[in-house]
Amino acid sequence: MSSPTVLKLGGSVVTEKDQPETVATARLDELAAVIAEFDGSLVVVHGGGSFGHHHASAHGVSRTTGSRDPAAARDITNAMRTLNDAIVDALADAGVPAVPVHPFSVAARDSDADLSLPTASVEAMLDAGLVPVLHGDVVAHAGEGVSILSGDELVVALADAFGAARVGLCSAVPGVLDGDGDVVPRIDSFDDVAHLLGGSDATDVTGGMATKVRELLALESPAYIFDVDGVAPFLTGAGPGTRIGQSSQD
Ligand code: IP8
Repeated sequence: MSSPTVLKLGGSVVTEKDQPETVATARLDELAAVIAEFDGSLVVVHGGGSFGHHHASAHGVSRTTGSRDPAAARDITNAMRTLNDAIVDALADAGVPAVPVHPFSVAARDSDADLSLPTASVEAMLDAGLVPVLHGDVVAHAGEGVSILSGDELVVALADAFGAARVGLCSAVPGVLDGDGDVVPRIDSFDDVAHLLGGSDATDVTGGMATKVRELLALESPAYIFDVDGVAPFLTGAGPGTRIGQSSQD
């Protein structure tokens, strides 16, 4: 299998974050048209936006705090499936061979909160020329019931498993911003930018920028954080936004 590109569409990009369960239809259609131009092996991951996070907070569930209420698991995963349907449909309408993948059915978290994500099915989909579309979800969590599985965790797990060629995170902001609001073009060490990210990410359990940077720095693959305008350049091989780590590559 050739190394895939992993692209995450942030929840604030594909949904209207302030309106519960509302897809950002026009933005999604534009993104789908851009993604349809990509010629290569691609995995798409998307976040929760106004679908997952609203239910997660109503049930008091986070990455670290679980729930044993089956209604919590159903409400969150079903909302995410609804969003995933909309994204897969938009991609399919644009001509992308997109197929849905629902992580709750296969992933698990152990009592140390470490994630296990079997990837044989995603690999087989890629080999078949399909574009798997995974989403942030709930995950069965040893000792906790179910907890939240963020899209960023999926990106890291997939990039590690497949030795991703490149990793792109499309977020609401054009990259990691410095104190003047300008994009930091490159980050090679967390310590260099800790002051911009609030220092330690110990309290940053919901997938904020500090967690993203720390996790992307640990990857073997070159990674980029950019906004909607960066998707086309990223998919055509340019380096939009902030590049994270891997100074020895391209
Ligand atoms: O938006 C969270 O994924 P994220 C998904 O990538 C849920 O943090 C279910 C809230």
